[in-house]
Amino acid sequence: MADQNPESGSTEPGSPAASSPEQDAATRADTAPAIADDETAARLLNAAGERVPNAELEPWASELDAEAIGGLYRDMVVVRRLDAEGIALQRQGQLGLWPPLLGQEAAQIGSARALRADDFVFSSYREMAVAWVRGARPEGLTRAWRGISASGWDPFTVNMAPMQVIIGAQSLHATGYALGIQNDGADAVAVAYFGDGATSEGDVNEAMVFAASFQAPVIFFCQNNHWAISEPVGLQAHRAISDRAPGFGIPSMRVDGNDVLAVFAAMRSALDRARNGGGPTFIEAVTYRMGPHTTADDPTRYRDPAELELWAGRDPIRRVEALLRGMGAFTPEFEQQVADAADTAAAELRAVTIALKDPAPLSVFDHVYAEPHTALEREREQYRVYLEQFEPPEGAVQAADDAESTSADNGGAR
Ligand SMILES: Cc1ncc(C[n+]2csc(CCOP(=O)(O)OP(=O)(O)O)c2C)c(N)n1
Repeated sequence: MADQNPESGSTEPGSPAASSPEQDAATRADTAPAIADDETAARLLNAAGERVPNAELEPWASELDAEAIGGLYRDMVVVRRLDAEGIALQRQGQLGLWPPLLGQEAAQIGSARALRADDFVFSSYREMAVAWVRGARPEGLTRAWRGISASGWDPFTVNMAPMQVIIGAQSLHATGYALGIQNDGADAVAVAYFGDGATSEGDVNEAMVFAASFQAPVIFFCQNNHWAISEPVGLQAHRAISDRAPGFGIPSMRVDGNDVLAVFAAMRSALDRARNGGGPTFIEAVTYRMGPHTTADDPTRYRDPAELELWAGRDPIRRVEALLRGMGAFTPEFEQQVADAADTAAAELRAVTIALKDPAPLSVFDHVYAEPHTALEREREQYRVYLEQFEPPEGAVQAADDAESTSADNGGAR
């Protein structure tokens, strides 16, 4: 499906090596159907920021008054700023990698804001905005990308599992969790976030079979950002992605993922169905990844600049700004408050990230198994002897002293 690995940006073993990325892209463009556009996606707000009627979605967005829409706008601006800061931190060597969400703010903020605190999220690696809404604090967004922790947050504090890099695996976790909710007789809902590429994975398809079989209260939320690294969505999906779910017996919706109102409404409607015993729903949010797949990727090698320009005209933030202006709610004070909130969050992200201490090297073995394990102990000892060959790096004593607390933080992930 994809020819690069997000961790290293290197070509994966086994992928064809003879042709250049440019040739590959040209071949794929010939064989793939035209890229699915957003024309058929349901919306409440068009690219010009005008409200458009939609009888199905409208009732689920009725609670969104000017203040609530202003809140969604603020969230989107803040996470866009955090995202830009994440890229800058990676470029400055403070993070190993960063997966930008530029362009996907409405899909993430609209869906996450529709959730209840006791719902549980299972995401992939790109849902920084969802984590932010769930309550992950700034250092939680960067710890794992700095390589010092497997999770940025305690899953049971923010009701969101650690981010998943194995494509689509979290859809099975979400379905299993949803079955647990069902057994408990609770009315919470599990949500699996994944990309268009993930829908070609066995895990996502297996998860849908189970969810439909047992009418599990789970929502499959697919952000179709049009690319699975360098593979265009049209290659794997000759029909809309949302058309797949009905084949499993799961109702689906295809919404404009750059329309925060439509995404919120679609999510609210799916949540209501799940809470009332109606089972799973599949939502395809049609959006676009404006940046690279990760900071290790160069999309200019496989992407037509005209496509980028087309989607720049559908920016999710600009259209809400236009709506708020039309409502008389985009005052200079509001604009300033939002800009200040974004700057404050970004400055905090930078400060806490740079202040994060490296864990003691041997703590990498701490949470591999719940119980001690002789083979692991042997590896740990071998690694300790290996490390002894080197001069301790500057700050190592401090890092070792902090190892206890770092491990405890990670252990908080239970
Ligand atoms: C099981 C598995 N196969 C392959 C990969 C390598 N890989 C990393 S990201 C990616 C593309 C994912 O695309 P998509 O699901 O559309 O999500 P997006 O990154 O666009 O948000 C692939 C194939 C992986 N991480 N896991």
